[in-house]
Amino acid sequence: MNEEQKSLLISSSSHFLPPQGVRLSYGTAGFRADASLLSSTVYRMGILAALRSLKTQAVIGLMITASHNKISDNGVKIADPNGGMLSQHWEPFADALANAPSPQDLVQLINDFVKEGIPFNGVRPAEVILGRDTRPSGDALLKAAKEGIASIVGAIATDMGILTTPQLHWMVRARNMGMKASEEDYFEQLSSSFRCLMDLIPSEKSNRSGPNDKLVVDGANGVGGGNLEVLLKQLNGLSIEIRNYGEDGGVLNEGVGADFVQKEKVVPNGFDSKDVGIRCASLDGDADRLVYFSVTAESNGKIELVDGDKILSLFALFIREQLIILSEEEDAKNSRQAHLGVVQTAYANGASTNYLKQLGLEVNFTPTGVKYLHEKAAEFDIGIYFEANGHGTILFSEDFSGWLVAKTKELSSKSKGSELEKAALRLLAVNKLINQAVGDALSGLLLVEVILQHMGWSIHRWNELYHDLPSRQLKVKVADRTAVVTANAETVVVSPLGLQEAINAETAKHSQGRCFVRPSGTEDVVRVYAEASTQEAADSLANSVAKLVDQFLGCSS
Ligand code: G16
Repeated sequence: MNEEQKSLLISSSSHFLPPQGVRLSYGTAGFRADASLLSSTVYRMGILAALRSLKTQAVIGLMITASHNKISDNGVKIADPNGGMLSQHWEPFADALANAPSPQDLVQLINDFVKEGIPFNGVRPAEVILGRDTRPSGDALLKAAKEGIASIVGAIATDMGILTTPQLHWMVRARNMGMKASEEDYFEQLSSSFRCLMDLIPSEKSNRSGPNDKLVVDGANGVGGGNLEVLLKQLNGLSIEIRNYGEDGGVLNEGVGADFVQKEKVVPNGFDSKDVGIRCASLDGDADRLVYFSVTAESNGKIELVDGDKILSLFALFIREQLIILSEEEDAKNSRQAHLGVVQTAYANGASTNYLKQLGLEVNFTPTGVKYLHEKAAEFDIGIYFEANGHGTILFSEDFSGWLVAKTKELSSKSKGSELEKAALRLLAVNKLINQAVGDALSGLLLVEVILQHMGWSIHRWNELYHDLPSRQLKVKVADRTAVVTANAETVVVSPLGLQEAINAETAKHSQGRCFVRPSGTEDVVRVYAEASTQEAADSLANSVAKLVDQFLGCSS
């Protein structure tokens, strides 16, 4: 690093001193904290993003969002050249950068790091594209990120404005693949592939009508509602009403949104008994999560939740159906047995895992966090991953995508209009529709809608695929959540000693009991998940284990 670069970093970083007495770490989805603590961290992530761009000689993304967290929080995460999460190898550097106490320490750290192979005089300058969600703190933090990027000589920052998180990830991937990558291009890709799938719906099932066809979407008072509206203008065949845009005084993620609906299992604000029986969906604040629900006739705001596990099951059924058609091609030497795999976390309802296994699918488990699920799903020809909270997507390997393109071309001349050709075209359209970079509520919603029409299913028929085991999730505030260390995809606590044995003893008291605890990577809490044969038992198991967590770790003040 030359002297000009060092002095630019020293002078610029002196405007962004880190908060005293706070240690931040790159968690499940980047840094998250109260927004007032974040300007130095976001500035420093601007630097990191520019360095990552120099290292990879590709466009990098920087998103300012705290997704499902409360409105006063914010966060920052980096998207790698393929549109996925920042390489985990760089997370320790991100932690070190965020916590360097002075500008001098910061420059020293960067100097040491770049010696290990960051090409300051590479072929192309650093290039970072930025986006933010609708949080009021987003604008100032975005400026801090730009300052960070500008403190690397020659780096280019392009502000894409207010976006959903998946849009930013999609744009990074598209830019690096040499594809058109504007917001309009994103909408165009989603709408054209959706239309293609709609055209392939078996004729006896198209043109359904009736009350079941209307979908009502809760936009979490975030960025997703408005974007869905833009998308809808380019689509036919969907009747969607959007509520909780965030423009009518509603607060982001407060009593609304996918996280609230999935955890509390009650109707979000803006929904009531008039909606009984209607198909409803909730996005989260930055539209990277999606769950469905229907309001039940009970008067206490209860819902039937159709969570990420059920979305995964629906997608798996549809993909499997197309693969079976393709594998039945008469000319065996032309057919290809695609390797389909699914990925879940410990939060997946046990009933969903059983169901997927009964379908003959290979089910894999990873720790919580899209970065882990995505990596595992990428090992398959087609990998479907979903967290129960509604975050997930379907990945198609490059090799399989190439085969699919060639296959559809071959079939369009050899057997146009055949079931075989339709199955190949459907898979190709799913590949285009569903976000290949990260879980995306908007593309996921369009795929759910078209599959329900393809199957001729109502939300109730879909929900009947299997019956969830009753479950409960709780948060426990403790003095130091990092004291909880887990293993085996977060199903076993290895520290503090004795906690796992105590959890086992509680779990054994409940029929079909299953329970685990883990530190959240996005909120300052320990999460408790419990499952059992009845709701009372699941509640009681979760409450007992929450007390154990409190005993072992002590309540924070
Ligand atoms: C993020 C991650 C998800 C994770 C969730 C909760 O979601 O992307 O993979 O499930 O946080 O994580 P934790 O339990 O560690 O707090 P989002 O929608 O907030 O970006």
